[in-house]
Amino acid sequence: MTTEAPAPDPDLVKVSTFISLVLRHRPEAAGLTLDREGWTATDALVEGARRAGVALDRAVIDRILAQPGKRRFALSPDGSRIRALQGHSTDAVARDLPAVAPPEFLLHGTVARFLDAIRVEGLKPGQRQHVHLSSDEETARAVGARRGRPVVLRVAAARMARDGYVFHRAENGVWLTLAVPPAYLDGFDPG
Ligand code: HQG
Repeated sequence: MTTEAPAPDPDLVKVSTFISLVLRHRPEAAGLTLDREGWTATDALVEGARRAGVALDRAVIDRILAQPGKRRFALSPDGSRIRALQGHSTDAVARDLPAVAPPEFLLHGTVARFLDAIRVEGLKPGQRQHVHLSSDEETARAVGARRGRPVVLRVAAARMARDGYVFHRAENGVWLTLAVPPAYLDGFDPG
């Protein structure tokens, strides 16, 4: 018996990546439409995935939702609908998340090659609707490490909020804001 969390199942990661694609970015890839809050019918997702050649059923969805790590998706209480909680780029979705007062500082994980641009422009959402921030360093490092050696930037979030910038927190703990001007950033030292 071990207390360590099990590693994510690689087959489930593949299906989960497909679900991320359709529930965040390209619902049309599975013939789906999403409402403003990101919801779509769970049965439609299952059917659409099958048409796209991805083996998906309710049991697989339940196993993905039970995977360790970040909770990317959620089912409605009766299970009939499913959505991604954050990370959308599709214009169909505009979640009505409440404004939340952020902690003094939030963190953003990135890589050194973006720093010159970030110093000048601040953090921009890129293809997504929001800049993604986290309250813990481990998460920020993991986000940056997707692209190389991670660099963690510190965002003066409470100061931003005092200056009128709005923050949201998705149900899985990811902090969201539209952009972070350079004046609120520090921690540019890689390493
Ligand atoms: C960078 C994953 C140049 C930014 C993660 C990032 C996260 C700039 C990249 C979620 C810039 C955008 C989001 C500027 C920002 N000039 N580069 N002015 N401003 N950047 O993937 O934050 O696994 O859209 O640093 O865990 O990396 O998919 O954002 O490197 O929560 O659930 O431009 O995606 O979640 O990349 O990641 P992304 P992100 P999932």
